Amino acid sequence: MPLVSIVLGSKSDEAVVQPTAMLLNDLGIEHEIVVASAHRTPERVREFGLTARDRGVEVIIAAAGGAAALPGALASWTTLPIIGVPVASSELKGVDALYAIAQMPPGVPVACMAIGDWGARNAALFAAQILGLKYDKIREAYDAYRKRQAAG
Ligand code: RP5
Repeated sequence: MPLVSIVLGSKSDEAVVQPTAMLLNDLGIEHEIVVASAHRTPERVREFGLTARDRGVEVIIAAAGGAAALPGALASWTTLPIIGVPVASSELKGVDALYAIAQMPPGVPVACMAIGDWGARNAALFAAQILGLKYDKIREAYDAYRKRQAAG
């Protein structure tokens, strides 16, 4: 049963979240990858958002490019924490997605990571921090990751 769901605005975003999936694997966090577009398949976004918690998902990572409405649209259907990753798939190189995700109006928040690879990696680590509040094994795996990082 996946604890983390990585939702992509398009199959074309998949390469960006490979580091996310790898880090989640390293930290022993079960996850899935789903494609659901806020503007092309809004019904799929709705269905996903309404059912995610009942399927056991506890954190959602949403990666999208362009005028990335996906993280906010998901947040309209669920109160699970949403971590947004802006993807540099447009002429604006992800700045459009960064603004769209970071500038959510008050009341329906989403977390916003950095554009592209940095954000993709930090999304996995941020998910681990959230899940570590509840799961000792994940906290220990994340603490060990940070210690290895500090050791260089
Ligand atoms: C967004 O538009 C997706 O998240 C993707 O980053 C971008 C381009 O999508 P495709 O046209 O490649 O499907 O919706």
